[in-house]
Amino acid sequence: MTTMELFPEVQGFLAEQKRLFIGGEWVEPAAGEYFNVENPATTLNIASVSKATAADVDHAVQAARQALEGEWQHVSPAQRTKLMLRLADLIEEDAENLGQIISLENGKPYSNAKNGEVVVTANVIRYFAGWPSKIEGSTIPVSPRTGERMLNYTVKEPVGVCALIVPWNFPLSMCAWKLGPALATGCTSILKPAEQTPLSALRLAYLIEKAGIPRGVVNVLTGFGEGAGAPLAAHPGVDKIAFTGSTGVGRLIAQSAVSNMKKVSLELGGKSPNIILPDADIIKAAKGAADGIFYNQGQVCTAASRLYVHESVLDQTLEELRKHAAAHVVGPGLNEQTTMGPLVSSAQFDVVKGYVDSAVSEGAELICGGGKPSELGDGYFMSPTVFLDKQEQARVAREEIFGPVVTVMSWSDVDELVHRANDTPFGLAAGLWTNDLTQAHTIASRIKAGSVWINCWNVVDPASPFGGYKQSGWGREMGKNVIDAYTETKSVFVNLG
Ligand code: TXE
Repeated sequence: MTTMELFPEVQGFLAEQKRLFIGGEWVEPAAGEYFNVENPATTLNIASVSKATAADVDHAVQAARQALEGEWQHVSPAQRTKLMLRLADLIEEDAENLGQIISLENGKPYSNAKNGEVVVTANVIRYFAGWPSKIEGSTIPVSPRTGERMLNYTVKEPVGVCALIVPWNFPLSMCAWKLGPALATGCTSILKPAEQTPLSALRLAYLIEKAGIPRGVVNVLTGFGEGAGAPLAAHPGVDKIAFTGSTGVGRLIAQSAVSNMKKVSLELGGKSPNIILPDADIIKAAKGAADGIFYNQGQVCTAASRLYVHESVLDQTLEELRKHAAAHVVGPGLNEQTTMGPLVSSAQFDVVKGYVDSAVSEGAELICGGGKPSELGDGYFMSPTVFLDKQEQARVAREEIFGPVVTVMSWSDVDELVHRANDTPFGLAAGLWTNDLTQAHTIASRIKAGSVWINCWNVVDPASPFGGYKQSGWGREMGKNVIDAYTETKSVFVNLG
């Protein structure tokens, strides 16, 4: 395998001691503590990063408040657009460096990072750059009881200081999903990347500074969930929290938000059903099913982890899945041939391995994969894995795994299928593979999920809302829906006599 050399810019970036980005300054953490970031492909440390604590949270909230009530409120919508477009350009110009940084900290293949995640990040910022001049209120024909003439209009104002807490699976684009609407609406933010992947967020902070976004509008705190995330979520100076991560932590965040009634949006876990109907093009459907679960090592909230295949096409589908799994080259993300990198951390590897190891005793049949490829040394590598579980009893069929593990189930009756697909506490995404228009739209309308993909998977667009039913979350990100999540609506009555 050919391993890429690190770009000189990336080498320099990794070698620097990483500080916190607060109020436009790079500052030492108040407690003077640092932690190491590990490359999951080698288990070696690649950088040392500041460990923020409650005192840094206070400092960052103050800086964000000062910016909100100071210079930022006077920056015109057109100027916000310009700054955001500049940021999107800088992200694109830095795509190679960002691609290596993401691949090093997260494990994903360099090409997926550079041509996928970085491109998405720039596109999301660019989409939201179009919004500042379009966040309109309305005039409402009211009928006061007194008979006086009244003008009533609404204004959308920034919700205020936002805590943006993001996970490690898409460490850069998840920042953009939240920073995009925050910047567009005129909010200020404190961004807390995941402890496993803080480097791309720090690189983004450097680009934010370079783009000329005013001091304190975006602050970046690197640190752990308990030490930095929890005090941020509980801070009385924070007006809104936008969180992507586990359902367990989502619950904690919702609880701590109650103290000062912060606005909350949550994008949580999933166990998404992908359904193959008997008339589907099986070659395309199986390819879509494989991509839907194996992309990003299966560490995707919308991973197509439950595959319901009509019994008449089960054997053919399993055969195709075996081929797609075998075609993957598992290895370090910076090896040019790699199509599947390591899992993000030893903890994540243990979780995934635990599910895989217990599946057979719980009644599932192993079709392929099931462990670390023997030829790979250190690193948290896991083979693409397929189980068949006709009884749908094993935990691999019911719980979120967040790894490259799909469980295949067969079905014959549509009503029963819909019941089984909906029989989960989650409701993030679902997919259907069929050419039967009536079935496609009927089943799509019966599935309880925030996104339904017909003859495709994982299509996400900044213009279209994304989020979950049930325990997959609160609210929607992206599209015009998210603007409401970052604004307050003020209703103004004017007595015209
Ligand atoms: O997530 P956490 P983890 C799921 C997936 C995975 C599992 C655990 O199933 O196996 O969650 O992953 C911050 N207050 N998803 O443990 O802990 C944390 O520092 C405030 C699905 O890594 O939820 C990080 O920045 N913040 C998911 C972020 O929350 C806290 C993506 C996410 O970490 C905190 C990731 C606290 N008390 C994992 N505790 C998706 N929906 O895409 C932690 N954090």
